Amino acid sequence: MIKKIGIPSNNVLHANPRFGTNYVDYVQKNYIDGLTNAGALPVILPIAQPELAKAYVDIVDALVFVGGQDVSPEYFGEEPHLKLAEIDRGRDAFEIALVAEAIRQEKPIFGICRGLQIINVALGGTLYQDLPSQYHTLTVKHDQYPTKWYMPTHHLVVKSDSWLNGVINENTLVNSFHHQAAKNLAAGLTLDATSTDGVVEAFSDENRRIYAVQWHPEMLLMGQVPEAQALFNAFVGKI
Ligand SMILES: [Mn+2]
Repeated sequence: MIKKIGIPSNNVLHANPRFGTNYVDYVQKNYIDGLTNAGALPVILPIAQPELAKAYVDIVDALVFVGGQDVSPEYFGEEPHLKLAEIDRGRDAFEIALVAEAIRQEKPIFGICRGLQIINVALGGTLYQDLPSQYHTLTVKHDQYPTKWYMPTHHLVVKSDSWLNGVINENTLVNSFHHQAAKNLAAGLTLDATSTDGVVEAFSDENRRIYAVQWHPEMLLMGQVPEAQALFNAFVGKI
């Protein structure tokens, strides 16, 4: 049976002349490609009431949480930092409910970029709301703009017994487009990789089949980076 993987959508919160309306839900095609190339069936889950999380999780075998807005600090007990970027409380609440429900149903989850952050927050962890001003030993450029999304730019330091071993190696370069980052990891999560300045770049929990990376493998699919597809394959292999 082909594995069905739910991808909670992002949305356009602002009026957009292309669509003539607000609140358009979307998922970038690269995430779809990464999953279909791995032999899975992606299913987009439009943002809805958190109460629908159970019904959504019922119809999929796993979930992939993708990139987007900053996470609202209300969900980890802080007031908004002066440099907090755009948030979407509705998306946060929906995804937090999906994380909890997926764990309850013992279905694997994979977080990418914001996906890593929302999983950490959903499980009780915290974030740097504005990495450049709040992480005092920052020495690596984690928002590589204006460099293209599919260009890998910074190295990783991978822990020896991580699921990432055999998928990526110490020479692997990743791309980096994140304003926020995990600060305190939630209980039960294991740190898998950092950047060379110590910022959390990957964590997991093999018991609950939780996996997350801070970079964007879906964009690296366009950049001739073979480890990018290997990462999707490795997650699908966990289902
Ligand atoms: Mn980074």
